[in-house]
Amino acid sequence: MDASGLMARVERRWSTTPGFLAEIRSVVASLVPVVDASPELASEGVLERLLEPERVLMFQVPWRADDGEVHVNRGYRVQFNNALGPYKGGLRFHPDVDLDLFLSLAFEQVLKNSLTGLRLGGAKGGSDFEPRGRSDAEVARFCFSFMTELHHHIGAAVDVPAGDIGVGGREIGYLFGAYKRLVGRFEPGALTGKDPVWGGSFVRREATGYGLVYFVREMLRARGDDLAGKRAVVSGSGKVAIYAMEKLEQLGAQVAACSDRGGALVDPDGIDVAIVKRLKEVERTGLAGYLEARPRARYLKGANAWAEPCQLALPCATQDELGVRDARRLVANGVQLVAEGANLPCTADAISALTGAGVAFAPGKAANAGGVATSGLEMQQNAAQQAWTFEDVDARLQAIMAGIHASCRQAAERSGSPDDLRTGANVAGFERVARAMLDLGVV
Ligand code: NDP
Ligand code: 2IT
Repeated sequence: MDASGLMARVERRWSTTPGFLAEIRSVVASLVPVVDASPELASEGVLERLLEPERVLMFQVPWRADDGEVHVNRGYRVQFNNALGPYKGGLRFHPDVDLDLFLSLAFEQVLKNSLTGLRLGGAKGGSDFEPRGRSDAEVARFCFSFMTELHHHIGAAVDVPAGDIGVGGREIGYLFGAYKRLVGRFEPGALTGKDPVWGGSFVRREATGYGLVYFVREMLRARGDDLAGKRAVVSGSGKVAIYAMEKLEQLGAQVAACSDRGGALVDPDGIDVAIVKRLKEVERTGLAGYLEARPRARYLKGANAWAEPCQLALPCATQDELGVRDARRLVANGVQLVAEGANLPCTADAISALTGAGVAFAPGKAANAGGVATSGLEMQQNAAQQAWTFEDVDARLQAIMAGIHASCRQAAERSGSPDDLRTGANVAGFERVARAMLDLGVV
């Protein structure tokens, strides 16, 4: 089928999931020249097969709260493509999730995981459960119920979930405990993001944020520039944001602001990451508590972080968090580079406004791939029953991020626009998956 016939069919098939459809359109726009140039890709239906998720699971998750009330959440797992390896991708617990979002994120994950150069297929899942405000016992009961269904569909060679929004070390612990009980064996390769004490990898916790900054360093290096003295703004204050801020500071940049669901935090002396870590990782409270320790800082309720002047803007919270007005404001304030730590945080018109103004832009599937890449390293250690040092894993992460940057740039050059990392990431990610799909046949 030619590309226009295929798109007409895709438009009909996915008309009830507009977010996923928009995601497909934007990726296919990059891929049409590649597919047109290779008759084999068309005759083997590679693009058509790639755009169809291999399996979509939706299931009930009943659990009882501490007050005795019964709650019923919905669980999801989209196993999108496993041509390169076992399905792999995070679990998100957040009230706003739906099938449309999980389809988009799982498709994004296929290309991202391919870019890492490791043997990882793509998946995503989670639930509309909100862990905030729930006791540890409630989170544990929810995780057990969720895993009661999910364990049928995962495993070290099948599908390997990890964390994402609302799923951190605590949730991965409960999920792994439930899995171990339900299957009756200790199978560390079935989940990543585990604590290093019981089978996790050093650097996995830091990997997405650190990897993002390593990627930004490569982008700057390609322009003969570096991070020293740069003023950065990071949105969010979760796992990705915290370790992006930590690495920015280690490499000589200053972080002017970050944010959470309640508002933006601006510190004229630079954000003190240790305080954010304590508030978010230990006390699990909001950022407003930061002001007690740093009276010169301000917490702007209801605001996002993009009004703060900066040279580097790193959206690290959630999808669609940086719109066209934010983009114009960043441009007016002199932003030079925007790199996505979150998945799909910049809207399409925001990206056009940024790139149209000459701002360097890195898509999440490339810039935030350090998390899943280090999950891949965790799987390698589990398979070999080894535990590598922090320095060893960090060095591998740096090499992987430099490799992703190089392959995106090379693919962008082949596509005729060397600075267009969006096209480069789509093409480079697609090429590896397509090669594997051709080799494995129509199955
Ligand atoms: P966390 O749950 O640790 O942190 C999420 C942060 O985003 C929190 O600060 C949260 O605010 C904020 N947030 C959540 N929902 C909203 C919203 N609707 N509007 C504004 N802010 C919001 O998640 P992660 O740090 O793990 O993930 C952040 C992003 O990075 C996601 O897009 C995720 O898919 C992506 N990502 C994560 C990877 C990982 O390894 N964890 C890997 C690659 C990408 P609050 O503090 O108030 O809850
Ligand atoms: O979006 C992502 O890449 C993640 N949440 C990490 C996935 C993983 O399997 O480590």
